Amino acid sequence: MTYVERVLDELKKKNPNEPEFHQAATEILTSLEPVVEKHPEYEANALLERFVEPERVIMFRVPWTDDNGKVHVNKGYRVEFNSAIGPYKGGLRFHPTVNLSIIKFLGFEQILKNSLTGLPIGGGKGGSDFDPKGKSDREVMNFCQSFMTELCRHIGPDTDVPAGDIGVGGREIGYLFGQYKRIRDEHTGVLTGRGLSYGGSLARTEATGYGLVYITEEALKMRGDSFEGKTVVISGSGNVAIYACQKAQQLGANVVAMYDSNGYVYDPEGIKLDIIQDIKEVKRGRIKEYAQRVKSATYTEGCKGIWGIKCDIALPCATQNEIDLESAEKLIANGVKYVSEGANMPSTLDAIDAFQKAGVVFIPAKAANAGGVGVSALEMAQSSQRIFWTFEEVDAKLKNIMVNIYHNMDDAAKEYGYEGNYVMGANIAGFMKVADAMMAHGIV
Ligand code: NDP
Ligand code: 2IT
Repeated sequence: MTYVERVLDELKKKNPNEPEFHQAATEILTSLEPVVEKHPEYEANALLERFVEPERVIMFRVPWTDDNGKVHVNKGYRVEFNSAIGPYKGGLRFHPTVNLSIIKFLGFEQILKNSLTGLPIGGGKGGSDFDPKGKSDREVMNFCQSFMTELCRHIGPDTDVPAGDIGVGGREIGYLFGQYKRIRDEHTGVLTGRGLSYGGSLARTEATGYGLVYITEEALKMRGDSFEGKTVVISGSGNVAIYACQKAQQLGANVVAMYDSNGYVYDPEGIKLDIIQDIKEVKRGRIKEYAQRVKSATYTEGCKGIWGIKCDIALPCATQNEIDLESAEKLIANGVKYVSEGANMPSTLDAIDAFQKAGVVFIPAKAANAGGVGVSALEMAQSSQRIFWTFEEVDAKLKNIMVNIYHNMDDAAKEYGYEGNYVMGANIAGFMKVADAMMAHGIV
C-alpha cells in the first residue's frame, strides 16, 4: 500500500457515510502520488493525515420562526479546514441536501482552489439544510439572523470569512452581515459578496461565471481557437450560470440551453439572458416560464437530458455529480471539445475519466470556478484598505488570476509528466503552496 492509499483507506474508515468527501479526497490524493513520492518528508511528518483532517468543525442548532409563528429547527455548519496560507475562506450553502459530507467535500476542495488564486486565503465552507425556496424575505431574514447569532463567535475578517454559494446570494449576505455587525459592533470585511453600499466589490457578482469563461478562453486560445461561433450548454440558472452565459455570449458563443432543478430549456436561437435574469434574479421563479415567453424555446421536465444536446463546450454550473458517466458519454458522442466546471465537483470520477480518455479538454472546478473566491479575496483587500476599485480594475485582475491559474496547472501537469491532465495539474499546483506552509509551521 502506498502512503496515499493508506491515508485514503483510513479516511474512509474514520469518516464513514461521507461519500462526497470520499470522492473529493480520492480525486485529490490520487493526483498527489507523484508529489509525495518526491517528498518523503511529507510522510515522515504525517502531512497528508493532517491535510485531510479539518482544523475545526462547528455544528449548531438554528431555530427560527416562520410567518405563521411556527418554530423550525435547521442544522448549521462551518468547517474550518485549513488556515496554512491565510484565514479560512469559502462560501455558505443553504440547500435541503446539505450535510456534513457535502460541507467537508466543499471545504476540502476550497483549500486547493484558494491556493491556486495566488492570494492569501485558507479553506473553509459552511451552510445549512435550510431551504430558502418558497420562503418570504422575512422568513429568510429570521433564519439568517439565527444562523449568524451562533456563527458570529467563530468568524472574523482575519479568522474566517464566509461568502455565498447555492441558496446564498446578495439578500442572504445582507441579513447575515446586519446581524454580525449588530452583535459584534464591527463594520469589517467579515463576509464577501456584500452589497456595494456596505463594502462589497464591483464584479464579485459576475466573478465566478466570468472567471470560468476567461480560463476556458485561455485554453481555447492556447489551441488557436476561441468562443466565437461555438455552441455552449450551461447547466443551472443561478449566479454562476447567468454570468458564465453573459460572458460567453459577449465572446460570440451561442448558448443554447440552461436548467434549474426542475427541468431544462433548449433555445437553438440562443438563450435570451435578460429573460432568464427576470425569471431567476427578479422573480425567483422557475425556468419553465422561459419557454412560455420565448417562441423558439422548448422546456423539458428533468435535468439530465440537457447533456444530450449537441455542443462544443459544456459548462456545468449547478451542483455536484450532475454529470455522470452516461451523460459524459453522450457529450463525447456529440463531439464536445471542452468541459469546464463552474459548479463544485459536477462530474463524477468515472465521467472525468471518460472525458480525459476521449481527449476532451477538461478544466476541473478548483481551477475553473476560482474566480469567485479570487474576487472575494480582492474584496477583502479593498475592505482592509478602505478603498474601492473600479469594475474594470477588478475585472482585469480577475482575468489575470484566471490566466495565471491556467498556466500554473498546465505547467504543473507537464512538470510531473501528465501534460494536458488538468486534474493532476490543478491539484499539484494548489497543493505545493499549502504543503510548504504546513511544513514551515511545524506539527500543528
Ligand atoms: P445559485 O443558488 O445561485 O444557483 C444554483 C443553480 O443550480 C440554480 O439554478 C438551481 O436550481 C440549480 N441547482 C441547485 N441544486 C440543484 C440540484 N440538486 N439539481 C439541479 N439543479 C440544481 O448557486 P450558484 O450559482 O452560486 O452556485 C452554483 C454552483 O457553483 C455550486 O456548485 C457552487 O458551489 C458553485 N460555485 C459558486 C460560486 C459563487 O461565487 N457563487 C463560486 C464557485 C463555485 P433551482 O433554482 O431550481 O434551485
Ligand atoms: O465555491 C466557492 O468558491 C464559493 N462559493 C465562493 C467562496 C467565496 O468565499 O467567495
